[in-house]
Amino acid sequence: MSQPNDMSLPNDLDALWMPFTANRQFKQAPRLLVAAEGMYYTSHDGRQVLDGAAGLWCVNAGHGRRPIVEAIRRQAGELDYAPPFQMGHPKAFELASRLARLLPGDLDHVFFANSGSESVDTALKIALAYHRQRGEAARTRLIGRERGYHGVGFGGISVGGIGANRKQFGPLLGGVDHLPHTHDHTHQAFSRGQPAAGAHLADELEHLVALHDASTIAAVIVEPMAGSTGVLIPPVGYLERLRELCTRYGILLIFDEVITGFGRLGAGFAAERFGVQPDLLTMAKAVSNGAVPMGAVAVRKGLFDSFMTGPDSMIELFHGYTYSAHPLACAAALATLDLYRDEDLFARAAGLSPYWEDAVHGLKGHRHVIDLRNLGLVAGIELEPRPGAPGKRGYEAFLGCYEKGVLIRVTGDILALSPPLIIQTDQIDRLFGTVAEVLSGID
Ligand code: PXG
Ligand code: PLP
Repeated sequence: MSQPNDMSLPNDLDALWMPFTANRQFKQAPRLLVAAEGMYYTSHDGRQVLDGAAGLWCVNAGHGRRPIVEAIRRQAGELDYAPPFQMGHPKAFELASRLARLLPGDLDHVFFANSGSESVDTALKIALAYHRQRGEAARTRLIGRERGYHGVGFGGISVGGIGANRKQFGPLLGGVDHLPHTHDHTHQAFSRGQPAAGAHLADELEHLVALHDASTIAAVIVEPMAGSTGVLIPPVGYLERLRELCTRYGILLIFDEVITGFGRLGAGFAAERFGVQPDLLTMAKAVSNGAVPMGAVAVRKGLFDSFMTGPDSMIELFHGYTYSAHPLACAAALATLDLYRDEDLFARAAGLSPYWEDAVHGLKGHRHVIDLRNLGLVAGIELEPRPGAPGKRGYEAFLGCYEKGVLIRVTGDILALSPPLIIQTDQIDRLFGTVAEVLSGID
């Protein structure tokens, strides 16, 4: 790896405390990205790097798209900021309407935040407030799932199911419980698309209801497909079963679609892809193609309406962010939605997914590979951990790919691939070809 000695690198890396990063290791051999266009990043040492991760699951329309760049530029010159409390600006309303039309079923009201983490906290708070204002104030329990990732706010790590993200931070929210995750090597390894086995795991919610009583449970939050913890695909029938049980017990179902939204699975949203309607849906990332931070929570009509009672002069929800529906984010998101529509990118992802699936499963039998998973334009490649050194092999694979000009994401020993939806088949070949070559070359 080349050392940072050219002009495009800041000359002191010390002050920045980098997120989710081994700071000291990184700073010994930094990897900086200095430009991006289409499917490629430019690295600080001047190389073109194929983006196999859509940045971090967010650049679904590809990098540097002119209509988005121009929309942001125009907006910055026209209206830089407008306060969102007791005030508004036109694009906030326009974007909410656009999203409501795009979202499945009656998810037709939208609350804006600035990230997935804020969207999750917002959704959990709305769920609690909903029950309370309907006279069911005892419904305070939140149910997440093992291996779930819901961002890094206290709400999100409490319902989240990643030990490492929780253990440094004390007791977290009280009154939280977790469903088991849905991944099972014995019965699911090398499934193409949704695994056939595992729907019964949703029935674990019955056990939590028996334990806590339904009258204390406010909401269940799950990622329809778990992304961060290594691409865990929902078994056939699992989400349907979870929906049925939530309905039966009066529990709100929240889909965290921060990764699965905006075409990643070959449909606008996973809710649409699986035909399962949540009561609340969180989104972020690709809503603005990653160009300006934005997050949002969509809620069903009935849920919203239940807040619109009491005197007109009353604030119905004591929640919001300085940057809720920031004008630059709204402009970026509107231009992004235009691109998704005009280039039919969600259908494009669906159309490419059989080719993608074959490419993923072409790695079967390859050195170190113990499972392959795919859905839409997502792949999970699980490696056998090196004895006594879990995560090392995955990290070396990530570095090896980067050195060969391909950016992938790694979590432990699982490689996750999720390219921009504009990827071409020869680029898919290069992605998997590079992974194969790198796996052959590491211990
Ligand atoms: N929910 C889900 C399902 C996510 O995937 C968040 C919430 C939080 O979003 P923000 O914008 O606050 O980061 C996410 C974010 C990875 C990785 O390695 C994935 C995410 C974030 C960081 C790393 O796969 N997803
Ligand atoms: N696809 C996307 C991404 C959209 O944002 C919209 C509308 O907002 C549509 C499709 C539907 O387009 P139209 O409302 O023009 O039928």
